[in-house]
Amino acid sequence: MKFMHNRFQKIVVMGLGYIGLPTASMLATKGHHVVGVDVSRDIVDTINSGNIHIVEPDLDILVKSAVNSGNMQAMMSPVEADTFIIAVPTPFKVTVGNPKAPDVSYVEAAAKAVASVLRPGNLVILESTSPVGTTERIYEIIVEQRPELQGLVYVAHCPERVLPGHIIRELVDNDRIIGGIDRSSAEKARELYSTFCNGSIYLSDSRTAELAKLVENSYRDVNIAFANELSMICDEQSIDVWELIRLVNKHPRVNVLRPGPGVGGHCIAVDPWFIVNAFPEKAQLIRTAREVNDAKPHWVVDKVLKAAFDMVNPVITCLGLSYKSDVDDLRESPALEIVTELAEKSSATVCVVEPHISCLPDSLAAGGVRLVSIDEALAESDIMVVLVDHRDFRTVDPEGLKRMVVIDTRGIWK
Ligand code: SAJ
Repeated sequence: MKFMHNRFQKIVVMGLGYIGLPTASMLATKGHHVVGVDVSRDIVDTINSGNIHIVEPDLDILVKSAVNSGNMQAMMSPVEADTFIIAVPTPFKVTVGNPKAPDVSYVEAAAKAVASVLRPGNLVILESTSPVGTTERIYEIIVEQRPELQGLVYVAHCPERVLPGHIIRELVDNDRIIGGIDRSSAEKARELYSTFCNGSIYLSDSRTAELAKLVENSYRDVNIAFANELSMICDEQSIDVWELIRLVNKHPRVNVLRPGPGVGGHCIAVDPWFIVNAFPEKAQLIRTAREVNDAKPHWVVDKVLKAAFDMVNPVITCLGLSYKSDVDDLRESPALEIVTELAEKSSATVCVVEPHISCLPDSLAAGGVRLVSIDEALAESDIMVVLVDHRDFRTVDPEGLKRMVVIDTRGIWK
């Protein structure tokens, strides 16, 4: 009986977004009793009815099974439990003079809410990508609010590492880093993750774990910036960047990533700034990579405007609006930025094909942008701009593209 008690815990997951919801439902399907907490009444109701509010392959099946088993329910505030997982957003703070400073207010608010129901021996885990020192700050918040819990609660950081579009598989298969405010916190968190994680679990301190997560995403950002810079150099020389990359990657120690219209999503376009913000003098390369990737959408817009310059009332169609292939997520999407800028700067008719959304964001609709099907786009467009490499676009018959100008930022029709 003791074993059963230790293995299956009562767990509260704070935040039911792209990380919290998959984690909560995974834990529930492994036998834990999970309460998912979100500030949105709509999200809570949707989940309690066994449905989901985000697009992610197989998440619907997992949530339905978690809710139907009776092991998971959603609520608007935390209840007493053994373990609390914080998976809330860490966006930028709106500040004059430093627009890229991290906003940890959602994490702090979640920590305060959790502190009010904590008991001695409880474990609090931060999953949100956070600036160095945030996990220690959570412990401070708990002790400020509940001084009697000093030295009696465990606090650890276990940064999420899952790739949107493959979250369910990666949640189980990826290796994890767990950094505790002390060794026993890290060890206690490992007990929980080992109930659903097949990957290796590496223990460290909380500050190293926080920086490790930021470094992973910065590493990818720097490498994508390299590819994006190459694409602009090649364009000036009329060299096919895709051919170039294919060839250089034949070298045994070279692996150039893929250029695109810019870097989006709530992770890679955001997290490197947390390092730059904390180390403004030292983080030169990380800052430059961010600037290169942030400049790429404007370069694409210029290219499209140049192509449209001589045309009379052209129809410009952008393929894709999400930040990457086969997801519906528009956060920090370079495609969204490009379409917005085109609608503002060009007198052309601007259309979008985006199979993962049913209506355009209000800002685009108000700007006269039209959401069309791929068949309408092939029939009506003068300029076709590939912004996202969705599966549906890869199978377009090249014959249908012959009469139009094609600007393919993703190289899908090579
Ligand atoms: N991109 C390129 N070229 C490439 C690869 C990506 O232009 O060769 C672009 C994508 O189109 C997209 C952006 O970069 O706009 C980011 O996409 P991604 O697929 O590289 O990564 P994310 O943001 O979906 O997820 C990342 C992952 N981090 C790393 O791969 C190091 C994931 O493992 C993290 O869990 C996630 O960030 C997160 O939540 O932090």
